[in-house]
Amino acid sequence: MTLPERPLVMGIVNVTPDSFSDGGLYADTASALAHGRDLLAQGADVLDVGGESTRPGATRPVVAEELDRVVPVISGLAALGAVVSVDTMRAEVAAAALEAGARIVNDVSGGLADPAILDVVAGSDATYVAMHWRAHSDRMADFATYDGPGGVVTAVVDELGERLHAATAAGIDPDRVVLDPGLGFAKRGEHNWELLTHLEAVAALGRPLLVGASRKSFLGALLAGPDGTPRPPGEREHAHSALAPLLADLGVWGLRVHDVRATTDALAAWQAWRTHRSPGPAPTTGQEQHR
Ligand code: PMM
Repeated sequence: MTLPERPLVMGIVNVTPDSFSDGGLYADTASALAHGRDLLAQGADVLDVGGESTRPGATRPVVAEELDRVVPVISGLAALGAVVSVDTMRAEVAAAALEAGARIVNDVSGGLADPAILDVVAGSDATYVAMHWRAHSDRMADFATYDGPGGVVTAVVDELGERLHAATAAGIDPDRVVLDPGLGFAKRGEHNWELLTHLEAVAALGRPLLVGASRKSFLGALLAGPDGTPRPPGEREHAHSALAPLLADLGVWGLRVHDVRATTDALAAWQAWRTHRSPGPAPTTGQEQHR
């Protein structure tokens, strides 16, 4: 897998009634398709279609419900020529999604929730995103402890390394695997910041990285009002846009985002900055020019 010139922007299409920031907005096929088209027009490189909310405390839909939510949206968006990713932990859903035209399987459990998903991906040529995960959303808060040496960074690197090993043992070419530190999944605010600022340790596993920071609660806490009330999800975008160029500088493969326009704008400014900085003569300051 060759790294893109700038991180790919993966626009989120949550076909769910209960996701934390956009739950219910695109819960039917028609509105999800319209949203996907909007995100493509805003410059999304990939559309990540999911039918199961993973917000803290969420309960799972049954398989048939998840299939009903995602399959028509995936086939509709794939028919438009979009690169579609399916956000699922279930082998059966991954198989149906690939059949419907998805090219990426984004498994937030990294194969832990339903190990058969690894065989499904192995039998395809899809890219596999393995995210760091410890438990389903109704219980994940109980698993947000990282007391070992090296704390959360070492634990995530070790546990993601195991998932990479499981994926390749199932027959998935390592070149097709992307890793994700799983911000917000069995992690408290300080864990997310620790991971974000030490991503090079995760990158040392030798695989490209996907990062999903968009609208997550650690940004809500960062931007909390004077009384400690977290900033609502829809008002966390500026903080996320400020992170995008930093993550781009680290060479991440992709950013999973709600507001595609905000992220592509931030990355356009980052790219222009880099283009104008290099190659070129040694920089001069305004003061020197006027001497
Ligand atoms: N976060 C969510 C869902 N899917 N997939 C990956 N690979 N990485 C993430 O960080 C991630 C994900 C939860 O966010 P949402 O409810 O806004 O979709």
